Amino acid sequence: MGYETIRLEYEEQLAILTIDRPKALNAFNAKALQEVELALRVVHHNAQLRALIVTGSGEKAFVAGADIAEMVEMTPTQAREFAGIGHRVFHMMETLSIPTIAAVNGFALGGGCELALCCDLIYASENAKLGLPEVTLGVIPGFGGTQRLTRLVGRVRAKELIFTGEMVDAAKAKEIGLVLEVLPADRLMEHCRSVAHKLLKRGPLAIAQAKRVIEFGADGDLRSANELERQGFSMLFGSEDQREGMRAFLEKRQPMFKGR
Ligand code: DAK
Repeated sequence: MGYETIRLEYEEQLAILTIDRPKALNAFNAKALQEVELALRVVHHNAQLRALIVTGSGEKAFVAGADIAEMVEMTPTQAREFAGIGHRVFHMMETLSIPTIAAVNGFALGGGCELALCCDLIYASENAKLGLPEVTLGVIPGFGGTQRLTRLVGRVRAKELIFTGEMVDAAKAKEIGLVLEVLPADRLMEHCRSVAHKLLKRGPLAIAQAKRVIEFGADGDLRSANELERQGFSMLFGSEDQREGMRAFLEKRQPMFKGR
């Protein structure tokens, strides 16, 4: 498929999605959002895939936010359309059944930071800078940043970042729990690949259930969340993977999960 603003590449069961507008620091214009949506559909329907890494093209940026040049003159109708695509994309990213890893290789601002927040795991390069600068443009985060950042780092940290609109460097991002690890820029992708390769070896149905239960459960009360876990746990006993995983342990061999 010929994309203009992104690249979707495969390394066997691992997909790598790169936002590819380096001249605009990979800012999201409507075209890029549409192409990410298409790519996520392709990934969703490819049963072979077991993990996705999301990153930005070049050495400077992950995604420097929504494209300000495109937004500045938007009519309310266009803004509504843009918001519609954006919300669909971010929801799709968050609810993809395979694990997603954000390799934040530079600026992750506004919509870029919100994209990383939709991924399951976030790793950053030493030169990364993350932030939600929307208030400096007279708006607020519009792709879920107020909610996802708050859930991740807590209200007070989120307010500090959102009210000031200031960026944090990678070390600070790690300190506040916004990113998991900080790597030298030339080791970031290698690290993300090695985490992904670990995940490829695990039971895909189990990871999908764990993700679903964690995500739904995090927004609910403990009792309902534990009930969800009980359902997810017991459902997996109807899978070949559960038999395979446990038999492999007893037979002292590596499991061969098939995702069924
Ligand atoms: N949009 C468009 N172009 C951008 C851009 C952006 N967000 N960020 C950078 N660029 C472009 C620059 O204009 C410049 O282009 P040329 O002048 O070379 O043509 C090129 O990328 C290189 O950038 P700089 O020359 O500025 O590079 P520096 O290293 O000096 O600075 C920077 C890097 C990242 C600090 C700076 O570029 C910057 O502050 N960028 C803007 C960051 C930002 O404010 N991002 C937008 C956040 S707001 C919505 C929901 C959500 C959203 C919108 C709508 N709805 C529900 C409707 C999301 C909003 C946002 O993301």
